[in-house]
Amino acid sequence: MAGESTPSRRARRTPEEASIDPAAQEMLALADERGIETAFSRADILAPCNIGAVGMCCSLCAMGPCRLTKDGTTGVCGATIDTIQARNFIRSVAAGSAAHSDHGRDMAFTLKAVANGEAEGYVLRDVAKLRTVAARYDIPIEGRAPEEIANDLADLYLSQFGQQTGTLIPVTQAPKKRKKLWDEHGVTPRGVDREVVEALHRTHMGDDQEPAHILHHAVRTALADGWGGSMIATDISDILFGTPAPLLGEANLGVLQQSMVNVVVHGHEPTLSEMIVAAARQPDIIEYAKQAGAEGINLAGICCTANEILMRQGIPAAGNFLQQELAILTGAVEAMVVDVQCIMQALVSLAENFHTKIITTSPKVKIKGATHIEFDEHQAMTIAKDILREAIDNFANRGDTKIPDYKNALTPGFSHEYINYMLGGSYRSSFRPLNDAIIAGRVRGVAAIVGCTNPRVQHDSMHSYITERLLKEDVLVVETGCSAIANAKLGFLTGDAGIDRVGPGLREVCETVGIPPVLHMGSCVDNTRILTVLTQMVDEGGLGDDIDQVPAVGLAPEWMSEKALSIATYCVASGAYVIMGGTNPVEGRGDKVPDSVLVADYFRDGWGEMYGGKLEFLTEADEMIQRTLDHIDAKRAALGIAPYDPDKFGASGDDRMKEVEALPLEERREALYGKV
Ligand code: BF8
Repeated sequence: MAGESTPSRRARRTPEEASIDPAAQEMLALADERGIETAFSRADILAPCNIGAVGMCCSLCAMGPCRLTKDGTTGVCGATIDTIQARNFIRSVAAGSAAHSDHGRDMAFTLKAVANGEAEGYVLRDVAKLRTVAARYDIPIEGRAPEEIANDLADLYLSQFGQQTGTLIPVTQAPKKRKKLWDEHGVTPRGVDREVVEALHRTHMGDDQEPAHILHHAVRTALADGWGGSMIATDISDILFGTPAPLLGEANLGVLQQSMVNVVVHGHEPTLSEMIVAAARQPDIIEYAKQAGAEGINLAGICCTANEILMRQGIPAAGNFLQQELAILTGAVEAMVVDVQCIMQALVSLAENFHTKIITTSPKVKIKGATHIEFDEHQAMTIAKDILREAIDNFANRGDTKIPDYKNALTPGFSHEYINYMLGGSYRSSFRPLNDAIIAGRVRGVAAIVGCTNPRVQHDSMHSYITERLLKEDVLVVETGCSAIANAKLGFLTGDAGIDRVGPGLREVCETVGIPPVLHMGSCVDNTRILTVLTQMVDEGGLGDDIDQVPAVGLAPEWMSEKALSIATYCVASGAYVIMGGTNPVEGRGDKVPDSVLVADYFRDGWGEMYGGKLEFLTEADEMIQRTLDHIDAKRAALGIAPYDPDKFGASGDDRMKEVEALPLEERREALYGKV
């Protein structure tokens, strides 16, 4: 049967070696028992190409592919390894920037349709944010209906994609000094599509061949993502579906329910998933599910769709990227509904072993063998109901099931607006308390731990190990994407992560403000929320006048997607130190031409000099942690603020916190946050 594994002489990892998550381990053991392949077993069987993995292969024209494995060799055209690595890198950045930004474009089309009453089932849920964002861009708001404002904002956003000259409007939100720096270096993004197209043009055979010059445009292409397409996507999602605020959620495969029709929503754009959530709450659909013999419909998310509906609707997350196949292995999923990005083709062949229907919905994404029900925001509710009826009809076909009994509570929804409010209250919403806590040394610094999971790395292990260690060092952690789900499963996102698991100063701050030590800030496009937080910290004062002076580090320890490279690049250009784990796509050093620019060095030294941020690829978690702490301490010293002293703070209120930790979950949540 399709999906069954082929014998291999390569060593296979045990479930415990493949993942630290007990739910994943249970499903991997089941897969082994039944001889069914997963990404984990395929990664064991299929060794990564040792030439391509380190950037020593050029496949841009039909004179190759050229493999530069010997010192001093070049491609047939004469391209050096540095040129090839820079070209491969910028192509990945362009793909990542395109993916995020096209998501933003679709959101803008939906906003336009909603503004004109042409999008069935949608409303403008956060009119306050609509007015704030519109006013920021000089769109008149006084005396105008929300729909009129939304129409103008949608037009403005849509114009950003095809804009040819000038500056992308979200860039105006960056710190003043940073904008000037980008202008001076000529990397201020002009139009989203223009930067992506130019990246592809420059890397066509016979074009840009100076590595630093190619990487210079990689920065502009990535900035068009972070301070362009992604920021647009986040703002519109909040306007249409609500700006996230803390609520109670759950994560891991144990959220699937035996008695319900389980529909897993997987992908990225909230346009579809929000409407499925709304449709699943309609009485006719609930009744239809009951007639099919189920108690109702249970929705769960995978990947960034999970984050989107978790932080706004409290819909549970079934897991992160590497759990998409594992959810189907439970035998309890009637339908997996996918839209765009991070969807494995293997889902279809895997699902042939079960009754699960894979339903593709995006006009941009089809998978051979999947059921395609195309989504169109103009008839969103009708289509969402059709999809759910398809899932309900499939309930009768369910066979044996095995749902792992593992799930953990979490409190997601820390939008930058909410953090601002939470720190300062209704009248004094402000980042002042966070800045003061850093200046005093209660909080040593901030780490953004983000990004994917990758079957070449023990699933979730790097995310959790690094988070655990940094929390003990009084580093506040903010998270997005699959990393947030990894740590949610470990219980770090509940606010009561354990009195012994968090450093004393950070714990004091978290308990005083009522925030978890790890803040879930959303999906991968929402990394822009982190940029906004850093900008607001700079604006608040006391931590320098630009992002590169803030004691903060970004880490993507289990990265795998091209979007991660785009995110890393725009964060570096914004002034951040970024550490990526696992594969280093510019590691290969076959070329010893004396004047060559080694790309990896350029990521650190060249970008370091220009932007104050740098990019490094490291494999050891302990080294990542040490460099994070060294960087944070160096930034503290450069600011002239108190050196970090682990013994200076803590101990206040410990007895009360121990009492709170002993309470049942619901009461504990209320004791920590009040009624959310
Ligand atoms: O955009 S973290 S595996 S799901 S790419 Fe994909 Fe990576 Fe997960 Fe979301 Ni982001």
